[in-house]
Amino acid sequence: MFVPLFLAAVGAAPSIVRAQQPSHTGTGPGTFEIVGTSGVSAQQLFLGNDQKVYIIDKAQNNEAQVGGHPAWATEYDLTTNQYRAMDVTTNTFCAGGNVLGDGRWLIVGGNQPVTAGGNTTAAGGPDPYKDTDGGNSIRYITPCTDGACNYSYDTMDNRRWYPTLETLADGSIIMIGGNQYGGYVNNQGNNNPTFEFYPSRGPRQNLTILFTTLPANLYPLTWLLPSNKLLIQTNWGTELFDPVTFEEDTLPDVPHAVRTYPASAATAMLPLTPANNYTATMLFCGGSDLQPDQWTAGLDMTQVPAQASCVTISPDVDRTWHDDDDLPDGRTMSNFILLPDQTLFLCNGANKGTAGYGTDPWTKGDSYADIPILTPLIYDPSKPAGSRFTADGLSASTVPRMYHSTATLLPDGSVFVAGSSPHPDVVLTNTEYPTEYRVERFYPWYYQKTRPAPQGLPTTLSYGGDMFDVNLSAADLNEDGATALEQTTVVVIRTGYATHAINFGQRMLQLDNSYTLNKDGSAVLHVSQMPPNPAMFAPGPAWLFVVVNGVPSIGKMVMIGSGKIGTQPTLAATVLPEKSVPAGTTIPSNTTINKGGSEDAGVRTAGSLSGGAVFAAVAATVLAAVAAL
Ligand SMILES: *[C@@H]1O[C@H](CO)[C@@H](O)[C@H](O)[C@H]1NC(C)=O
Ligand SMILES: *[C@@H]1O[C@H](CO)[C@@H](O)[C@H](O)[C@H]1NC(C)=O
Ligand SMILES: *[C@@H]1O[C@H](CO)[C@@H](O)[C@H](O)[C@H]1NC(C)=O
Ligand SMILES: *[C@@H]1O[C@H](CO)[C@@H](O)[C@H](O)[C@H]1NC(C)=O
Ligand SMILES: *[C@@H]1O[C@H](CO)[C@@H](O)[C@H](O)[C@H]1NC(C)=O
Ligand SMILES: *[C@@H]1O[C@H](CO)[C@@H](O)[C@H](O)[C@H]1NC(C)=O
Ligand SMILES: [Cu+2]
Repeated sequence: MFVPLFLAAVGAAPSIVRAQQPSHTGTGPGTFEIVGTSGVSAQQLFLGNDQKVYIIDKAQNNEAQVGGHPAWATEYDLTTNQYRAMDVTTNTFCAGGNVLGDGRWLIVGGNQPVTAGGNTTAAGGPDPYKDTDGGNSIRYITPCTDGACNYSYDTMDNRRWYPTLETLADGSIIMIGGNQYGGYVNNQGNNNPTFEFYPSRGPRQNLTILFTTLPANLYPLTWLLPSNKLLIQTNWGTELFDPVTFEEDTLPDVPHAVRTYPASAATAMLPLTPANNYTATMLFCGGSDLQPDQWTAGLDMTQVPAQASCVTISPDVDRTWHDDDDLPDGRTMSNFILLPDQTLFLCNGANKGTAGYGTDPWTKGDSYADIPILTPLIYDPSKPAGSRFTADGLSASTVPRMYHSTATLLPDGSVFVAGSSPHPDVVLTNTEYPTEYRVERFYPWYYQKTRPAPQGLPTTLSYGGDMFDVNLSAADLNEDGATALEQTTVVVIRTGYATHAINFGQRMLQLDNSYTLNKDGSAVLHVSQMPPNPAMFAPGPAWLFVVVNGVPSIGKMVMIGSGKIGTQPTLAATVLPEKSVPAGTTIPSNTTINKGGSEDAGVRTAGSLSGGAVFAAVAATVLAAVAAL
């Protein structure tokens, strides 16, 4: 019959119309909403595509079942809030993860097989969890939307528990450190003070900083910098590491507090923008002021105050640490999530103690942390010192989330918040801090605003090369023409692989843009490709947002680079056309980008119209004509 055939043809079309507004209503600006259950404790997770979050736990007695045993991975659907239990056969306990340049997510390392209570499975003993050794296991997956994808497997020749993964400029991944058999902190016999690559480039190599920073050197905090060096910060030690020559260049110790696990500061690379010349600045907030011998001295860790200090370093241009605004309260195990309006959302964590759990008499029901922090914060790097943190307009969560909690940005600009399970195995009742399956979403101030609906966004971005044009309607610009265009940014965000208060690979880069304002109030944004330097933002999938007055469009998934692992093609960046407005109208100058939160932001920026340049009619016409070519 004709009609069904026609529909079938439409269904098979390669591209579908994307929703331009959130499909979900939300509970109001600055609020959390419990939306579903994760099935397994969300110790690790990542946003795989616009429909699915992949959740990874350790092997334990979870409610989700697969293949006749408890599951330790699920695929969570963002529309239905239902999960699919997944069989990831090796034990992923405290693995590390990140995304490769070809779009595969890699999950590396973990623990031996365990049985009830988290006890190591004895040879020939009962094995209800049916997990196999995760120590030298590598799993990978290409996310899907049809519920049909599963994990695949590879191996290393050595064991890594709590390794760091960072994607490099060629889209391969460096795997750094960890230890062999786990534990609260590292020690010499257990240490794996080496790095190696995936895909493999030969045997692992020693990394000196991991010999000298015991015991709090698990999950070393690592970022690829635009200089193609890696900043590695672990325990008190800090260095620049060259992933090509393997040279290590020592930087000053981090001040005030240990930031690595189990001190577990909140950390992030601040947005890379044209305004800061794409200079990478890393922010570290909270942690614990503990010396190496204090981790194993039998202290009651739940009484150790979490630190409130924040520090930054921009190692490509300045080798010194700088104090930043303090947190309003000490925090450990909090997560920074980059929002498309270039602020950072901070959630989860505790005011006392550290990551980890154990059987010590002083624990709070196994937990080494206490006093969960429920009130989130926003950090705005563009604000003057002293005013960067705010809780204004933010409501508290009702769900304590401490050890093994996670968060990630979603395409609609909300934040997915999940996890917490400070126990050797699932404990749901009669304990201070139970294993947490509830999934929340947090709705930033812009969530329910009408979103800009840009037309013509690409699906790939190259390193340099031809600019692309994006159409915005007059309504997208709030009928506010050049004033709104001066407040419009195009940002690329990698959401990263969340675990242990780290989102491996998370970063944001603002693309350069100019615009042509049309007479009818619509406009064309002229947008540069990525800067021609893959070390600034490694190849692989990311999310593209057009942000007008701080309000983001629904993020669109884009492939950065070639989509393959290997040297990335780079091209010279094309020069953008000058900004152009219809004859007789004005380009406002000296505006500051609205970072949201304030309903009167439009009013504030309107005050800065004076000083704008009136373009001559002829010049504007010529520029518009050039832009149209
Ligand atoms: C795990 O091992 C410990 C120490 O051997 C033992 O006390 C405990 O009962 C075991 N837990 C379970 C659930 O079997
Ligand atoms: C994926 O795994 C599930 C559960 O383990 C299994 O039922 C399914 O057949 C697998 N799918 C594919 C495409 O292999
Ligand atoms: C790496 O360190 C180990 C342990 O100290 C040492 O035995 C080995 O020789 C080192 N390897 C290299 C290549 O330096
Ligand atoms: C911006 O950074 C580049 C290197 O990435 C450097 O060559 C240039 O001098 C910097 N410009 C400014 C104004 O700092
Ligand atoms: C953008 O606007 C131009 C001019 O109105 C139009 O020709 C073009 O088709 C539009 N592009 C998209 C992708 O909508
Ligand atoms: C913008 O205007 C403010 C206030 O008039 C002034 O202090 C600042 O220097 C100006 N900034 C630029 C980049 O011109
Ligand atoms: Cu852990």
